[in-house]
Amino acid sequence: MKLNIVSICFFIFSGFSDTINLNAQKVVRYDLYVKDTLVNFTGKTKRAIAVNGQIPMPTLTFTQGDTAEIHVYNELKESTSLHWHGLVLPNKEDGVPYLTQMPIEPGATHIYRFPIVQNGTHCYHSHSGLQEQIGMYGSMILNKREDDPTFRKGIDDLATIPVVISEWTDYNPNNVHRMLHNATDWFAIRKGSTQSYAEAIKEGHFNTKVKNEFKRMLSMDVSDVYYERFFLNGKAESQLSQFKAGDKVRLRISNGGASTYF
Ligand SMILES: [Cu+2]
Repeated sequence: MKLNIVSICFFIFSGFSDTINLNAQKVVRYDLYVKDTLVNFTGKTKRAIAVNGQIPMPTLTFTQGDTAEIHVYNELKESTSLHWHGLVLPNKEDGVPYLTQMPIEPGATHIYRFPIVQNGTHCYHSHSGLQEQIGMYGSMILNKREDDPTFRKGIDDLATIPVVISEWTDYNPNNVHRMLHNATDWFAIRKGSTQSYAEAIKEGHFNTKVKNEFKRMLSMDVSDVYYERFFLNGKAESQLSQFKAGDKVRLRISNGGASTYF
């Protein structure tokens, strides 16, 4: 007798939770092909990584309550991974090689699957080596549900333009990394932000300059790396010719730069 009651209860409970799942979960699938490419932003041809043939990676759009299903096809000669910046998700979907998953090896496919439990503007990027610096960054737009009590008519339903800001250096990013560890002055020289004794004396800061020299302190610039180019959605300039003067649009901005504060 006892056993029967338990099994009836279980049956009712599982039936109930199935109903909830059917209503709440729409699976939104993206297929991402990660591939080596060549770019020429400055007159020199350089290696980069394109996803579905583009830099930045495609914008991924979901609505809160959806289930994201992202198929990653690694067509590189090295391993890769994708990290969903600022997303609340099961730890195993977080995309950090050797910490929450094994690397996606060359030729392999990996499926990320997680519920979208928040809304907002986010970005996603490779979490392998320095692949983010050469193209593996993109925008994620998580829309609010229309039945959300905080849904703002006239704002949350506006035409949305993802704006990904990023930077480009012609240096191999591994070389940039090495130069930073060697405390190079070269980037400061390129940016015109090196310290000079003449300027320090003129400003009455000779003592500070000597002290900083003694401490081997480098130029005090907010960002350490000189970049040849800065981009909006992968281009030096963007025109939104689909809009007329007076139209209202919503810009969803994410910083896809590897080291620049925009
Ligand atoms: Cu991140």
